[in-house]
Amino acid sequence: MSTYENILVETRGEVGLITLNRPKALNALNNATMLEVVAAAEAFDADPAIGCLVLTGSAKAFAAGADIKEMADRSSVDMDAADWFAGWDGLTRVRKPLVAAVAGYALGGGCELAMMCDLIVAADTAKFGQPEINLGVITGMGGSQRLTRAVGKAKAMDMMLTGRMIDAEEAERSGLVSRVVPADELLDRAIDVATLIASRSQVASRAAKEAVNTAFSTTLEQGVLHERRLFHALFGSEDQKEGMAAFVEKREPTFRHR
Ligand code: CO8
Repeated sequence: MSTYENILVETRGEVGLITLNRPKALNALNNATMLEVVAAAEAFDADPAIGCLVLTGSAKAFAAGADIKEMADRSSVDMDAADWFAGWDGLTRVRKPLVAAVAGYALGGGCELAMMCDLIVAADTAKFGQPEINLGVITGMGGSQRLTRAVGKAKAMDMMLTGRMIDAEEAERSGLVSRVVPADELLDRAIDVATLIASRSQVASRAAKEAVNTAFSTTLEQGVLHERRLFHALFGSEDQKEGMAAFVEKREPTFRHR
């Protein structure tokens, strides 16, 4: 396993775990951290022994945003020339499911990073916000788009224009997170979810992820058609034969591609 400076990387069974590890900066997302997270996620994506990824931070902060100190003095030409943070798009190209386990602050780029994941499990201590407006800027890692799709215009405008943080309960009520769990159980519960996902056919989970994500980028008609084509294609997989045979024979399936 490669060594990284800003993250910890380990496996838990079939789950690949990436932990943001810049405690002194509350896991602020600098360029080096971005490169490491994307590289680690790509390595897990390519590893057939891994069926699902979990991305987490510390008890105090999932991530308190993009690294303000690294950006503060740059010009717009610098930011454009470097295409600042475009590298995060690599994370959205990971095809295995990616679970964010969020405790404490998920602010600015931290909230945006959590939203790049496929589902968010939040500790009851989690706080989500887009406080960029307080710095004279706006989201830059897709937050205005993903937040609006997740929570709708009213709440997204409220968060983007006022910089107000929402707690885990409001985040769940708004559809931003899928589950809220006690803080001391966060990692175990997120690993449980990821282990369950990893126990299923990877062929089917790739298709499920692609189908849901298609809903964010196309019309209903095209999305439904795309889903149907994926569904038909799955009938070419051994795992579909095994899954349906196991149901008929009243036994647990043993998926080959997992
Ligand atoms: N960047 C750099 N350093 C940070 C950041 C950050 N985002 N957040 C915290 N830190 C550092 C602090 O500077 C401090 O360091 P030091 O000890 O050297 O002074 C250390 O982490 C601890 O922070 P605090 O002392 O502030 O801890 P508190 O518990 O008092 O407060 C907060 C915690 C409320 C989370 C506070 O740290 C805070 O408000 N942080 C900034 C939150 C924020 O504004 N985030 C948005 C950043 S901008 C952004 O994410 C834009 C994303 C898109 C950019 C894309 C560009 C293309």
